[in-house]
Amino acid sequence: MAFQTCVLLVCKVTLFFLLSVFAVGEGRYKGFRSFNQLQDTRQRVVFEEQWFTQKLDHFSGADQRKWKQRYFVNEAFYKPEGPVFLMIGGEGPANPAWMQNGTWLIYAEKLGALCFMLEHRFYGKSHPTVDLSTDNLRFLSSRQALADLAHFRTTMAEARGLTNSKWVAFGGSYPGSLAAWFRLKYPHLVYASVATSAPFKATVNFEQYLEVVWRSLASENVECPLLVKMASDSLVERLKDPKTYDNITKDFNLCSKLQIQSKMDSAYFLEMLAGNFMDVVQYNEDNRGFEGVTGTNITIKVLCGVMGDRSLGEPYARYAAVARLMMDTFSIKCLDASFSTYLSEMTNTSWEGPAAGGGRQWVYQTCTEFGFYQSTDSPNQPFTGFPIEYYVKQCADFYNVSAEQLAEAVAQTNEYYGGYEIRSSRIVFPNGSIDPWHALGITQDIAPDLPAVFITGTAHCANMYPARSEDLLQLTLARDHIILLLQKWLKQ
Ligand SMILES: *[C@@H]1O[C@H](CO)[C@@H](O)[C@H](O)[C@H]1NC(C)=O
Ligand SMILES: *[C@@H]1O[C@H](CO)[C@@H](O)[C@H](O)[C@H]1NC(C)=O
Ligand SMILES: *[C@@H]1O[C@H](CO)[C@@H](O)[C@H](O)[C@H]1NC(C)=O
Ligand SMILES: *[C@@H]1O[C@H](CO)[C@@H](O)[C@H](O)[C@H]1NC(C)=O
Ligand SMILES: *[C@@H]1O[C@H](CO)[C@@H](O)[C@H](O)[C@H]1NC(C)=O
Ligand SMILES: CC(=O)N[C@H]1CO[C@H](CO)[C@@H](O)[C@@H]1O
Repeated sequence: MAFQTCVLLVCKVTLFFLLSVFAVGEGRYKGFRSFNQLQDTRQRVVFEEQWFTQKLDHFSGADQRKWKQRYFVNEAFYKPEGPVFLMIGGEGPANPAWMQNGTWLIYAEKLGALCFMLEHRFYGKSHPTVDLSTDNLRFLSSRQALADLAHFRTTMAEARGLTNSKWVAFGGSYPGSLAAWFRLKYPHLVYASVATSAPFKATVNFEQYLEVVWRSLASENVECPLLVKMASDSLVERLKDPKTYDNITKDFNLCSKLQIQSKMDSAYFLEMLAGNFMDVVQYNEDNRGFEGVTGTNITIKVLCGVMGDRSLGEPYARYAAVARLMMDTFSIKCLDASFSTYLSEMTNTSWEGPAAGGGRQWVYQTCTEFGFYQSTDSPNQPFTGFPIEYYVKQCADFYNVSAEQLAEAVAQTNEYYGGYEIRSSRIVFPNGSIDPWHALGITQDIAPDLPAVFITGTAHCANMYPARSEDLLQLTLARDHIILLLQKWLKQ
């Protein structure tokens, strides 16, 4: 799932880290200075990490095992009688950058709110178990995460005299879903929620994702997705002939000679290249820079510019140029296109392992709760070669979860949370028109106090990032609209 800040990309480790608003510094994005360093040198404000004791299993009174969960506090804006804001961590490390910048803090300043951010269990430094063995990952689920939030909310309110305060939950992408579900399942603890770019319908085969990618590329230039499709088809054709592998290895700057021994190998390679487009569409022109994420000047316009550049040769050659541009941008020396490497990374159960930054954990959640697989099964999208079977097999390869177990788990998730049928109140659902995740989001007002806020032309979680002068008017209006809603609700 491509959903790295603000969710949901899923699947490849590289792609994966794009998903969450909170996930930075992994995969392709190694090598930037961390936000903490910036804080230490430029400003004296450092938000110290703090630790909260949680139960390992909230659903067993007999199991008394405990662990420590990381959280952050910003009291700078708090005024007595003000509300309490809780930013929900997602499928990557909680980034303290959010304690310093972000639209929610503008709201906090206006409303006199106390701000907390709680890291999600099993991500970042919040380690409930000694390792990431499949047996231990049984304690990783959205339900356990919501129970963590509930216990944090209750205990923190008692400790700080905030029991009668109004608590507002925030989150983007998967944490956006959690923000809504927190209000839904614990209405006595959460007064209102802002659920940005949140998917609500668990779906094994999320084939609409790439359909939105097509439309988002076409909104830049109608030729663009057609050229991407020609290039992708041409690559798939070449993969049928091993004599082309030397050239492909060179064209895409692979770390070692391309080897295709199974459908998993070709699917992995094709998905990785398509991922360049998925990532850029999902995060188009956003303002993640403040989180320490680099390379955000690669936009849909830039990619479509390369795809339309005849001087580079046929569409296949332009596609290779896009891949090399992405590698240059993120300072990646060469592309490791080997599924067996990926498999060994994803099955490493150590907290020091190569996928412990979130990839192993998030894919586990997709296999046991959500699906969200961005397959090429729809005819109305540009790519070929990574069908749903490719993703389903990963659940078996990584965690011994069968196709039947996956289908059952996804159905149960929808049964438990209700999919789009959210019966609640005081939840706002902002969504961006070019964000592929909106396809599983709330796209229309459910009720007057369950409104959707639609932002034409923006990508995943755009409204959460700090404002910039070049922001689209509708993005600014959406931010204003959300605080007006909060003001109105908090007066009720
Ligand atoms: C982040 O917040 C600090 C102060 O809290 C401010 O000086 C800085 O300009 C902000 N950065 C962004 C990108 O908004
Ligand atoms: C490899 O690329 C070279 C140079 O572009 C070309 O002449 C050659 O025919 C290609 N080989 C194959 C097997 O496609
Ligand atoms: C993106 O920014 C970098 C560094 O500022 C610059 O070198 C590069 O040319 C830019 N790329 C594009 C496509 O604008
Ligand atoms: C898991 O990853 C760690 C850190 O990279 C490495 O030291 C260890 O050997 C790996 N374990 C296995 C079983 O590959
Ligand atoms: C995989 O799951 C099956 C059935 O769920 C079980 O019988 C089998 O022992 C498991 N294999 C491993 C390696 O855990
Ligand atoms: C892209 C998308 O799903 N947008 C929806 C977001 O919510 C508005 C309602 O405010 C819908 O009209 C959009 O279709």
